[in-house]
Amino acid sequence: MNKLLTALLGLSSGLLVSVLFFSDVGRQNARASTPDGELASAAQKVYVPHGKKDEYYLFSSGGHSGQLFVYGVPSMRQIRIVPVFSQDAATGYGFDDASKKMMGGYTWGDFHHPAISETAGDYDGQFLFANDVANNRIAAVDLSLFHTTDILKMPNMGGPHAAVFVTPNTEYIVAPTRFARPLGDEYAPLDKYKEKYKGVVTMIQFDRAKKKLNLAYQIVLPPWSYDLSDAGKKMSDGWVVMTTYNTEFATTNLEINASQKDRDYIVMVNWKKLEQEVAAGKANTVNGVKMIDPRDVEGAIYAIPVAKSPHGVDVTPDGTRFVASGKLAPLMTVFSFQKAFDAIAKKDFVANEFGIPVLKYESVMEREVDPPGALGPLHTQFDDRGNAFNTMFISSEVVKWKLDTGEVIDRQPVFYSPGHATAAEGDTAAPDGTYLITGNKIAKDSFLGVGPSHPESLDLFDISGDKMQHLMSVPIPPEPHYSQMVKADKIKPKLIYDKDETRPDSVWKADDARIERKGSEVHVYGVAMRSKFIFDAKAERKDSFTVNQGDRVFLHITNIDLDQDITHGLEVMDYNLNFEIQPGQTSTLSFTADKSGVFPIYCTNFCSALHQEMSGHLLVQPK
Ligand code: CUK
Ligand code: CUA
Repeated sequence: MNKLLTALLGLSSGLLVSVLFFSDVGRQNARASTPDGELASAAQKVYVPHGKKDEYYLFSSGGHSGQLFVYGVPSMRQIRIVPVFSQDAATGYGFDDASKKMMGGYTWGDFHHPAISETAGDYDGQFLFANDVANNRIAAVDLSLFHTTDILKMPNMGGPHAAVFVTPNTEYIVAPTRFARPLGDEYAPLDKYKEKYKGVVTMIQFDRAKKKLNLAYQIVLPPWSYDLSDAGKKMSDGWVVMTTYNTEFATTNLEINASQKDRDYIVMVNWKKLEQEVAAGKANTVNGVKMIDPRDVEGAIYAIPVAKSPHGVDVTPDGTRFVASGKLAPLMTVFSFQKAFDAIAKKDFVANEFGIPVLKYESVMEREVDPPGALGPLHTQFDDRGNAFNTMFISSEVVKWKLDTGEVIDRQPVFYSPGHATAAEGDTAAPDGTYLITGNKIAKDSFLGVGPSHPESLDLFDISGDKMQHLMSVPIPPEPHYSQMVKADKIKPKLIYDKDETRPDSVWKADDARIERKGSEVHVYGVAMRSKFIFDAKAERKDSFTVNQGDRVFLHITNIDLDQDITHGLEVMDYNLNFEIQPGQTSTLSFTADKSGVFPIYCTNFCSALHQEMSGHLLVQPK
């Protein structure tokens, strides 16, 4: 039956959708018939009374919203939206000069996979890294401020979908490409795909003190599609594994043409070897980037056949194995690093594909896990007791199984069509085994209707017992792919900004507020405080200022209320401008005063009982 469905699924995505809906019949009944006692127990487990805090932070990718969603677990209350790749009027992200520059002219991103910085294979809670599949960028979010601190644009890439994950000490943030493209933004017709197009993995380093991302080097690969990836740890530290599809080199109609072969590959790359080569000056420079071909380096790259069109690949917490899930083959495959190392030592290769030695499937594979009727396995997570959890996109369930034996222990319905799941401390060398959350693509009947499109959703499971217990579903804006669930006490949020005395445009005393003119540039060094703006301390009306039509205006505003949560906002009416200044922060907003007239300015963020009085005027004298 599975084989038949697999074959059918290979033919038509329309059919895939119908199978998907068909497979959910009976789910609703399963939920409605849950005994009252179990419902009460679930409700108690998620209730966090006022005054108490959640146990975990959940950082969920916002997909094509370009944002990061922050939840508390187990209450599943959304606490914050952190803008990363998309403009956000609420915080002024993408409006003020610094964030606008960081966004590099883009106004959105497609964020799939967050990764928290790690030290010794454990989340250290300092930073979170994010990928933008659509515009080839990687971002770093400072988890003390919950602000995006840097965005790196990567050349030579075709969508870093298989990003980001970090090596065990955040030596590298690894970003493999999805689409192959000609290097250096060059033109080459699709007929020249095999010769001219390249797959690329970007290796990025992060400077924690400066909070900056740096492109270290790029790895050039065959023009396959790299789908998901993970880093080795402990005995497999130094390796990364990546799933591939389209090893057929299809350039059109991929749903059929990229699903021809029964097997695609898992690619294993030794980044420690490549790092040495790059340090030894062995890399070429292509368009200003150090680029290395691992096929030129002995022992740096191998391929392992895997069931067709795999999606997720996840390394076990102890680093001894990796599990690949096949979208088009209904099974999870467990591979052993030790077996791979042994086969490499024996040079037990079956082929050489595009210059990459291919290991024999049977010599690296440890077992195939094929739960009857479970369809569309996408991603694997782990607990602290040797169990794996797989999301099943098509049969809408989570399957729990024993890593050592492949024995399926439990299956629970998900509402509906889960993509990734995230286990508490799931990517670390020591997961907690407490909670699992699935990021679902289809909410259907879960919530009150909101028109033709439903929200996506998260399902929370208690995984501390033998059986998983479904606790609750919550809606989430589009679109959760992967998330990170981290112990709350690992995150150390700041209450106010560190006073940056080095920033020349900060104004720490209201009396120092001033306006400086340089030709047609007007620099306002102002303060925001409860409950007024002071733009010019010497003026009669300190909260208003006048410029000439056509002037370039720079508002450098410091929030001198050094109390937590006293955030001010500043809008300029009819100029489509708004930004936020958090306690102790200085921010700059610049614009050209091209419209003459009188433009009220007011504080957009409720800050005191006299918030409504916190206002002033921009006067633009006509030419
Ligand atoms: S992908 Cu979305 S469900 Cu982009 Cu990690 Cu698998
Ligand atoms: Cu300041 Cu409202």
